[in-house]
Amino acid sequence: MLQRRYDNITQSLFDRAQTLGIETGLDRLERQEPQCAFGQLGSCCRMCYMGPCRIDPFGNGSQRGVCGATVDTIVCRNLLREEVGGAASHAGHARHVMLTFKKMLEGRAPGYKITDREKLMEVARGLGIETEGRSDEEIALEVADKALEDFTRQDDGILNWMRLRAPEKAIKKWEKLGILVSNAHNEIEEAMHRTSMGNDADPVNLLLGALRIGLVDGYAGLHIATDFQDIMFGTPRVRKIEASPGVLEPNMVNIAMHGHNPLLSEKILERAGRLSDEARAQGAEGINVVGVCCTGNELTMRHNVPMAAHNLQSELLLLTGAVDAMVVDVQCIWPGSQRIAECFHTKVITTEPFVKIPGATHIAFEPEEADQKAELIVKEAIEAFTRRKGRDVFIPEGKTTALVGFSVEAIIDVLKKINPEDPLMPVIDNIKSGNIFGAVGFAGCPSIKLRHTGMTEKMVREMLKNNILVVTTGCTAHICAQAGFMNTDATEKYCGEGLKAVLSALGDAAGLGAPLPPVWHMGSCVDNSRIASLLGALADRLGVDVSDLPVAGSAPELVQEKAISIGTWLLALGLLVHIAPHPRIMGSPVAVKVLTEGLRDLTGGRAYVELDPQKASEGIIEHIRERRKALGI
Ligand code: NFS
Ligand code: SF4
Repeated sequence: MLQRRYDNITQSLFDRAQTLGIETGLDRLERQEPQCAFGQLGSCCRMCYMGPCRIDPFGNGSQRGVCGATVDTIVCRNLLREEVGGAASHAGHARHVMLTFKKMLEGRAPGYKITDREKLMEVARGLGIETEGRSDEEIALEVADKALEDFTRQDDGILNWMRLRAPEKAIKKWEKLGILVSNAHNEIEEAMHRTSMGNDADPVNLLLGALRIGLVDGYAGLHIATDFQDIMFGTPRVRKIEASPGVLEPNMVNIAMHGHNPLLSEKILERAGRLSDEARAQGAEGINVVGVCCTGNELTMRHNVPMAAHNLQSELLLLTGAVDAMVVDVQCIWPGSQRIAECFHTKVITTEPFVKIPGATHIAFEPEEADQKAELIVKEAIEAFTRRKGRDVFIPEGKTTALVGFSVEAIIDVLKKINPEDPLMPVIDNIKSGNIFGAVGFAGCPSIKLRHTGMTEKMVREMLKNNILVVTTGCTAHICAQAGFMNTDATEKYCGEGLKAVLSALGDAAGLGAPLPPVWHMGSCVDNSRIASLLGALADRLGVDVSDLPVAGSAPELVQEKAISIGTWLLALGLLVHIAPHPRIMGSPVAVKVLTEGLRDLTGGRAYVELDPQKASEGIIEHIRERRKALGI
């Protein structure tokens, strides 16, 4: 019997699985429990074949691996490897987008174009590229080459994108620590090298290595991805959308886009628009593209595509029997999805040659033939619909509305309406007065282990009550949209008086005729770059370091290695980073001490592990209070 109970919509899908006798992640989780304690503490090593070795941090049994490695060495090596997994994912994503951009300029990827010229010029000027008297293509090519250099250079220069996007004060801080990075691939290689058997055994040195990988993740991964995506597909603007699995339409061809890279999802959306007559000819009322996980965030921020599901709901969405095709590219795709799809008419379509799932349809999606491939995929979905026609579907009722698209540019545009010369000033004034007590970025995933506790929702409500503005990305954004935190009613319902007043004034300035929502959707996980840019701009305007700001980050339901590498980047920037469940560092006294205390003196950052939502909120609020005090406000 399943132990955990989730929010109504998620639960209704789990219940349906039970009724139909279909296995889900929850069955598998509960069969896995109790999960291995060594694994959870990070104290198991498989780096060589004299092992695997495992060390009980409570002092029972051997305290060293066969080679003599201590638990601190083992835990810190494992942590660094987790981060490499995250940073490789983000760097791979960024490189893929950047190389497609370059192909487009060379005429080899005709399905793509420059959409946001203004952003291109902003990036070019920031990189020190001459823009006067040159064509857009020439400028763009140089921008692409600068990004390519961050994956190829062999000198000691620092990442171009770090110079472009990191605050000056932060770069100085990292220089002192000797952790400036110059080439994403070299760093990933070195991290794998130093963690293999018989290399770096110094836990503190390994943790400094972890900070380096955090910087790779932030600048060569997230920032490069966001910048090129904005240039190619447009910088998001505020717009109103719908969220929850209820956005599926019983009589339409439903295509669920799942994964991360807008190179694919943008083209599918475009082709779906063109093929709606074909769908009608097959008896459908049209084609309904909906978004899952991060690629869903990308689509909703730029094109109002409804947000259907976060990661925990990704396989559950198929239990509706209403999804005709789930089209995926990279990252966070549960292999179990295919097993559920097989119980229905649903097609899971993989598109990336290095991401295949047994039983799924594979259509390799190359940027050179983006239009043709996208058309082929949409036609597969229409064909699947013809096999569904007439069968019952189960679409959970209840949709929420949300305002999304809070890019830094969109936020500044609103603020300019209040103070055109100094747009950040109104924010700063309100922080000083305490109307905005602070801000917290909620990012990351939904954990099947914690989702039933409503961890994220409870923490968000606590923040808003205490006049703390919330910004969010990734699957946490899906959770917040489904919880109804992103519409104008939420401001009245959840915010303290100060925050309510600020959001009302901003809503008026934006011409909304209603307050802005209290939780701002800033994008996908790679768009944590946007949060960092906003913090950087605020810190610069105040003449302080990012670590001095009354802000914090939280990954309240950590799942992915990617969240670990993003979190480490934020630690390097100097933020308090709250994490739940326990990261796999608890087996190492050194890792715990350095990450939760020692780091404060090095970067200003601090990891904060707390699984109780009330206590975690109090800890974050206390941190914000301390930061305000130090700033004298
Ligand atoms: Ni982020 Fe996005 Fe979701 Fe978690 Fe996965 S989709 S990259 S890792 S699960 S938030
Ligand atoms: Fe054991 Fe050392 Fe080999 Fe790890 S590297 S498995 S601790 S012998």
